[in-house]
Amino acid sequence: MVSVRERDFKISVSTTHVDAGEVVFRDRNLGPDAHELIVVRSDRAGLRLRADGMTVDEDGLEKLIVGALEPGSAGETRELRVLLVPGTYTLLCNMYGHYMGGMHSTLVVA
Ligand SMILES: [Cu+2]
Repeated sequence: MVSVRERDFKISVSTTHVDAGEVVFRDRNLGPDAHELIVVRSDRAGLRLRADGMTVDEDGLEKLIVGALEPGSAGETRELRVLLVPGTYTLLCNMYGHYMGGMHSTLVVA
């Protein structure tokens, strides 16, 4: 279980290293905006920005995105259960401007 806290504009995680296998992210949105949570394997391909310069280009990342939560309101707590193989992952919110605002965090799975 990894506790994730999202707020404008930061993602904090309770740990940055977990064992491979089933991982549950317990994601709490402290707001005030809605936030999504995307978990993407980021050691296979770098995260490129779209032409807008503000959001991560998710095209071509489909196979590397291991799980996602749609935008959730402030105050919501949700769980995302994923199976992770060893590697480096990025947790991010890709709502307009949020990634560039600082909403990303690294997780190492070994
Ligand atoms: Cu966000």
